[in-house]
Amino acid sequence: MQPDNRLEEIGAFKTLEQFIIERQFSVDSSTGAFSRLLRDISVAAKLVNWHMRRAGIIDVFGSTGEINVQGEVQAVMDALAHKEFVRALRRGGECCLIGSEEHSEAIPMKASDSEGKYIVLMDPLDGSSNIEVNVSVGTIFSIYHLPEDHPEPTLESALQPGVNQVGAGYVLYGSSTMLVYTTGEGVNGFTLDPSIGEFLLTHPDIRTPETGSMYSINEGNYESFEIGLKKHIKWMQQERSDSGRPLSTRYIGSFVADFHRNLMKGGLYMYPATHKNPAGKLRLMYEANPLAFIVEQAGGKASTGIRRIMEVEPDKLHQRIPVYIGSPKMVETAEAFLRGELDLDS
Ligand code: P6P
Repeated sequence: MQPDNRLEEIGAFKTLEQFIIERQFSVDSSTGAFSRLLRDISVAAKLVNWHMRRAGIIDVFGSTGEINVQGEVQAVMDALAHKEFVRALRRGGECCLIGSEEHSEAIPMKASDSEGKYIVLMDPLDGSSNIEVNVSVGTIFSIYHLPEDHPEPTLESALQPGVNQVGAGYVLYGSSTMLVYTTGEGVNGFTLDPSIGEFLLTHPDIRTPETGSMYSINEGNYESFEIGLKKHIKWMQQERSDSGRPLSTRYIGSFVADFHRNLMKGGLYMYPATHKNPAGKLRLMYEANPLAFIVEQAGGKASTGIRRIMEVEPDKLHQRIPVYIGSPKMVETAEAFLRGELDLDS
């Protein structure tokens, strides 16, 4: 009987655990604590994936009836995802403080015997309103060291600029479930093989294209965009085949899904200030900063429209920020239009 060569093929892939062990001395050269933290995050990701894949069958749609700190109706899956990540990080003992979109205050991990020295800020399930219509959603996480000048795990120790991140990543629950992360040494993507319950290294050393043919924005907010952005959008829609225009709009209302497609194929995601969200809609600490770390490590850019996102000094855990993120040349063009340096005849 022929051996099942699928198993042979699967065996050819490096698992996330093997990859983490190989790389563990890049972040935490002494104890392997960072490796164990990443393992804890991957365990929670597998559990959330398990819930997600059953969502169509059991009643995990709908809302809990709670209103979360953002004033948004909390989806059942938001609460489940939050619970799984908090439980995995508390059990793992490497994390001393969690900041979550689903919780108004930072959550200290008071595990008696833990010497956890990592802070994890996260959106346990971004875009959850898409779940019941089967659109991909994601988890986003950002990792910091507990600062030496703030040895107590409090909110102040979490409010660090994005340039201080020691790790960042996302989990995309899509046609397959992927975990993509960076520790500052490039970006690597792992695809979950449910038949063996392992994340396999399927996308080593991800690099994003210099430019792309897609842009992502909710044009329903057009009236509230500043003039430079309105001109930029019209410029992208002009029929100039010699300069690859018009571009295509791809916007599915799920940041992680839009971001991942643009990362892989080239593109620009924009969520600017609007009348409804004057500071932008996305949160600096656990959405913009982690994906900014990833995109920069893949050769891309992430801007508030005026400055580098990762240099913004935070003052609140849930603060929002305008986001222009993706292929470097596309972000630079957006910034130039916003500065008034480019116009429709450019
Ligand atoms: P709008 C989901 O709520 C989210 O935070 C992102 O995932 C998504 O890109 C954006 O908001 C969608 O917002 O205002 O276009 O519906």
